[in-house]
Amino acid sequence: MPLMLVLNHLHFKLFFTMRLLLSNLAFVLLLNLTCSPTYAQNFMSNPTGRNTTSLNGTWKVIIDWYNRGNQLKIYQDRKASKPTEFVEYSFKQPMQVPGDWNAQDPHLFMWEGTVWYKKEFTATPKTGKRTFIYFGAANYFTEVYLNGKKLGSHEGGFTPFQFEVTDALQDGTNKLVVSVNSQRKEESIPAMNYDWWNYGGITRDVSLIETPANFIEDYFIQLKKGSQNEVEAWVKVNGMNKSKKVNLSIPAVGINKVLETDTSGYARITFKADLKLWTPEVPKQYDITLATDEESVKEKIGFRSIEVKGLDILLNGKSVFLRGVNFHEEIAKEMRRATSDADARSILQSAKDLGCNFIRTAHYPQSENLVKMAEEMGLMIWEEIPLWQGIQFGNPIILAKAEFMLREMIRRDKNRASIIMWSISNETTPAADRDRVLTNMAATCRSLDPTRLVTSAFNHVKTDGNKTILEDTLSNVLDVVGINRYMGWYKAWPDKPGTMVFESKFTKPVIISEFGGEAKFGNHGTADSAGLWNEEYQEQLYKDNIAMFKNVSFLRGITPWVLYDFRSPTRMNAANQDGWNRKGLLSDKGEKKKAWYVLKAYYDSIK
Ligand code: GCB
Repeated sequence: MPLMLVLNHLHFKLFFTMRLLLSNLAFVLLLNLTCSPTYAQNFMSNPTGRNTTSLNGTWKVIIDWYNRGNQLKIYQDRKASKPTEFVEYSFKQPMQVPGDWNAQDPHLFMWEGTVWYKKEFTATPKTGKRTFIYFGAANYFTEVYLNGKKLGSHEGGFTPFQFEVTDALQDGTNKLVVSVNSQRKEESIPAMNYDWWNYGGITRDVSLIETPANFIEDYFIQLKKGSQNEVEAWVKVNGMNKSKKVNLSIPAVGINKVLETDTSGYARITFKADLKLWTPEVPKQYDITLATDEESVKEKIGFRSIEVKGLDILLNGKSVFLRGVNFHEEIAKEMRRATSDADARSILQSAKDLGCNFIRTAHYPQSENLVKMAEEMGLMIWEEIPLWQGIQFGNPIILAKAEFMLREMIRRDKNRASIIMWSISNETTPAADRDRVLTNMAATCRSLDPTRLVTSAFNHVKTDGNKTILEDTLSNVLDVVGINRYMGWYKAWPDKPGTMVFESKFTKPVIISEFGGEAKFGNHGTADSAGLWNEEYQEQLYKDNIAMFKNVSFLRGITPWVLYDFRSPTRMNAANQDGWNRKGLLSDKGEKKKAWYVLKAYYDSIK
């Protein structure tokens, strides 16, 4: 195992031990104090609302087939000073950032390993200013070097990370070298096996962010839990002079408040405001400004309340049925990660076209741009960390890593009205270790953000003839229970769909977070079991599931699997799959399968 990995694992082990000994708050403080220099720092919120210079575009790469880059000190980007000097590498091959490498070079189509990236940029450091390099995400394990010196590393493929480079930045040309390793590992999240394409690389935006000496690092501005007119806000200033007056204004409703941060840079306030609430139908957002004597940060934020009462999910106090859909962050027709605003818009528009008011951004935090756009477009979100089946719950590192990922997801998206629930996992098997880890994670989730709901997708249920009984006791720690149930596909109907009975041991709203079946667009035949893989079979399966939903008294939403066909190496049926999971309502090219019309009609009928 490379030294860095060992160090990071020790780091996680240390955090895990401390986590057991300390309260959540103390743990967070410890993380803040110790997360450098080897690990990425806490990233600032709302990077696009700041003074940024994009480092997107063409980078140069070296493919490190045998993982020898560290030994060869590729990060130094040495050039031979005389013909006899031996330097056996050079950055030459172009690679677009953001973007996965799999789609950019046929040799890398299936590559799971290390690629070294290089970008040269010019900088003019200014006295009194600070500079950060901010990555939207890189999958999976990243090490970052500036001008030959290591800045640090980050683990996890779907959340941002940053490094301060104020002292490392040179006046003039700077060389940024980044190694990204995408190998699946037993101790990673996700782990060895998952049903999507492991796109490697710097998959999201990279930017330089300039801040003043003391800057607003983080903030939270949302309606207070349970209230529709009281805003709760806190800010956190970073710098030598953390005691600041921070003006919070929402000009459209005449709000101008001053938060005075304490010596740790923190201030909190609550105030009443006459706000038009955010809904999927009218996704109202307000221009917000946070300003100190050194800077101002702007953002659009919507306000809504979200609660559970008995079996109901209440949006702004009214019971809501979640008409959802799942999707991966992928542009299927081009077999690549979705990276741009246009990509995000096209996926979200497909969800809107279906009649959705809700999306499950499976199975990991998708880009911040997509989440922001969903808020603008009026889509509620179930956002999840990539804790997907096959996780080593008995390994002490796992809880620490999962909590890191949870923290990073919540840190990034906690101001989004669109996010109504955080999901801590997908399809886990009941066991003491799992229960301990997920119980801890649910608690962490609530301590980080008490305003949203906590959920998880389970697939362990008891069946008894036509009866399905929800009994995973972990449901006790959730607000909303997600159930993945592939009736008519992995699970044969025991009886007529309309006779199915659902029982739950918990008084909680349930979302059928996955159901569906595969059909290859253009395959036609019968709708019965002789017609597997045909559009007609999938169409009937949707009709049958909809007939079943009518009997689930505690059902408050559905997110079928899945919007588009998607790439997955585990799908090896040569005739129908050939590397594609064909459960899409839309084909990889965006063609509507027959089941699409069934779901659309259902959603229109319950609007
Ligand atoms: C599941 C998983 C999802 C898979 C899907 C399938 O239960 O949560 O990631 O892609 O089933 O198609 O089997």
